[in-house]
Amino acid sequence: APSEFLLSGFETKAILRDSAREKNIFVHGKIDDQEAVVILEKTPIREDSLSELFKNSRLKLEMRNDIYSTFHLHPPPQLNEIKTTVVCPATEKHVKKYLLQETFLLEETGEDYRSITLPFIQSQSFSVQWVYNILEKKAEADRIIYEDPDPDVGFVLLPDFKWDQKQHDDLYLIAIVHRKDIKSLRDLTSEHIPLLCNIRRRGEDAILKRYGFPATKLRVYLHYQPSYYHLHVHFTSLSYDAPGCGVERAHLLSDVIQNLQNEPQYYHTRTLSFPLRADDGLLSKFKDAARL
Ligand code: M7G
Repeated sequence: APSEFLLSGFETKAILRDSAREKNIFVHGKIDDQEAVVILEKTPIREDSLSELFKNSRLKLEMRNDIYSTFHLHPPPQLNEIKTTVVCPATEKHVKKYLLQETFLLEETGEDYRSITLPFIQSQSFSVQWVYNILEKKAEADRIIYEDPDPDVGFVLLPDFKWDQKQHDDLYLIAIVHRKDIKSLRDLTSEHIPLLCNIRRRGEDAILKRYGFPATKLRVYLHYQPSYYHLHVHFTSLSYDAPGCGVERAHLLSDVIQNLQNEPQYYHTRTLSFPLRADDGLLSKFKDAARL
């Protein structure tokens, strides 16, 4: 089916989560007999759209009392979009990722990583095909805002799919490294300092050039555990509380660089804490190993 009508036959199976405050909803269902997750999200009202919004919208009065009135405003279609993300075919793991769940904090030693986590992620983790598609220009090539093609310290910088690039309030980009042998923070040693410094400096420069957005307004960090085990760095607006980016999961890039400068094997040896969801298979592996 043409992508315009992708959702017309959508059959809803379950609401995975929704939030009135975040104005989004995560729906599990089927598209043409394939499992799918659809995420709908209302985006912020842009300041530069206000004059058009005021001029071209229809107002329907709801109530009036003294100096107070409330309305339903019907904006013109181009100002009434809902940002939509579709994962199809979705795996069981995608469905779980978006389901609201109780979480538990785990402490993983270097040894735990090698004996429990690594074998688990080698058998279980999400495909990184979408990452290779970006690196090989098979997808999103026109969205790349900066690339350093060097095989050792190079990377691609592009908007995260959580960001529609329409306003800076929720600015969100990711830098994906060209090297394919670094799964996560755990694999980093002092050998990678030039790569990390390069990402920080050139990433910040590129964001300043493209969006006029200064480094002092950026939060630059890695996730541990990530969802996708191919090294990438998040660049978000400091004023944006990105979903899934709690203190327990985010490691600031500048801290990572300094830790490696002080101790080359820092991330091989340190105990790292991170949250896991109740239904995460890794949690049961830690339980089986009596590490929880
Ligand atoms: P993560 O720390 O591995 O996992 O970050 P998280 O999603 O649990 O935070 C991966 C980042 O890549 C997230 O910020 C995703 O929104 C983003 N992302 C995921 N996919 C599948 C895509 C994609 O296909 N295109 C783009 N541009 N970004 C993606």
